[in-house]
Amino acid sequence: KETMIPQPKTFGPLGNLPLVDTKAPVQSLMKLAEEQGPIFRMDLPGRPNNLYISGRELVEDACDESRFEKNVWAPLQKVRSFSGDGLFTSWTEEPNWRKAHNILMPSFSQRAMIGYHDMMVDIAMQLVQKWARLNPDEFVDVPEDMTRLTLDTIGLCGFHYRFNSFYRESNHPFVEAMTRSLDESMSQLQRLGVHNKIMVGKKAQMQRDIDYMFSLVDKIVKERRERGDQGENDLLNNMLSGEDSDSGESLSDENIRYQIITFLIAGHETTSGLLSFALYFLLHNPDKLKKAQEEVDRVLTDAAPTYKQVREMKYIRMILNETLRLWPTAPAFSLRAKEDTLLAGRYPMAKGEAVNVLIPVLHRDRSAWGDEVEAFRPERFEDPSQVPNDAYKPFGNGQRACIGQQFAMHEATLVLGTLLRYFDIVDGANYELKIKETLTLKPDGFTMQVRPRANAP
Ligand code: MNH
Repeated sequence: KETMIPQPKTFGPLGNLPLVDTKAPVQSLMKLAEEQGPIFRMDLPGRPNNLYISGRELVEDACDESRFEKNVWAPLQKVRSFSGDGLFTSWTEEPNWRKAHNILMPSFSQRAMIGYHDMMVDIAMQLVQKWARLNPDEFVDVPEDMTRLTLDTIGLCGFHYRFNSFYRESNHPFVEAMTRSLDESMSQLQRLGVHNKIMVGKKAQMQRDIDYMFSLVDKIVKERRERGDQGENDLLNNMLSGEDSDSGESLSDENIRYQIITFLIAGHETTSGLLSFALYFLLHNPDKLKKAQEEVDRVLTDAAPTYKQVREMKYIRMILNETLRLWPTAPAFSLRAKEDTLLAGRYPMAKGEAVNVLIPVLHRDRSAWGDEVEAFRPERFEDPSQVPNDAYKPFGNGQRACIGQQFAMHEATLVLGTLLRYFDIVDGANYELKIKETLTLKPDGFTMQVRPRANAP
């Protein structure tokens, strides 16, 4: 038996478009999900029949990889103009997806983090030193400093390039180009077809930005090829020398370019948002902050954390998991039916039809998380066997899940632990949470103060 799928009110040829705040589409969709329930339909100009799902049962069924696969949906198709068939924006059946997946998996394993650890510490200590030199009345712009940190970390671990963001007042030109291109890609989605065609200036700017990104990355690859491997343990060396275990082939220079741009996009906005939201939640949950400081005081006994100490900071990791529950910084992904099928046994889906998963709503499903879903409780993640994994998808699903999960979690645990070891944090601006949306989520304009701790190492 078929079941009706609800749809909010429409506005003639605009369909449901007026219900979506162009600056905050995810937050609009979260509200709509609350009103419409765990599955609803949206008609947008040029993009009819968008299905959004956010209930545990529906998402669990759509995550069945025998019947559904990753859908490179509209936002990702836009990003493809600069990330091509890189891991994040390729279809699973494109040959370069599996090839790159096979070649890069070992570079992102938990063990591989041992090799990146010292580079992550290098950048984390730059942030500690910056904050240690602030005067007591000065404020830290949290998302800005976290973005400097995560960009510099992926630059160094990825290909030994130093963006040196802590030595710049404004963004590195690469970040400007990347942010502008991402913004423009997302804006194109919101504009009507005709409107897009007349945005000649925006188009030309985007082309210049893409040319600049390609030229910087191509130069890095060319230089590395020319001077050869000097024992750098980074993603670039692994891509240049790695062979696909299935085909014996290695990656082309063009595909390596797309992967590097992918890591820069996927690898820095998300982790920086995670660290920013975590600090926000700690400011608002003093009892959790106290527990976190007790842990870092016990574990971090030296000036810089060791690999093993990062693994020992269990409570910090729980804080990050709980932060990703409430604000998963990559807030949605999309799946499509591989064959005609029934979703959750009752919604007919034709082959190729897609459902978009609203992760922040899934993470607030009361049947999985209990009634107090808004409460920040890292303890939910204390016992891994008690975590409702089918209602927790901050890193996506199955073989197309985030390849950088261990990287992000090692970096974020290291950084958050180290910051709490060195500083007390103070909500001097009485910051009220406001979320900025790009491809990812971040606390907008979040500032706070820091005080060096007397017992720091
Ligand atoms: Mn990441 C895929 C979230 C950090 C590189 N990432 C995904 C997906 C989610 C995601 C969700 C699945 C998208 C989809 O199904 O369309 N990623 C995150 C979050 C963080 C994160 C929440 C940090 C917190 N990601 C990172 C880091 C890197 C990275 C760090 C790289 C250094 N992510 C990727 C790549 C993919 C991906 C590459 C695509 C993997 C694939 O499909 O093979």
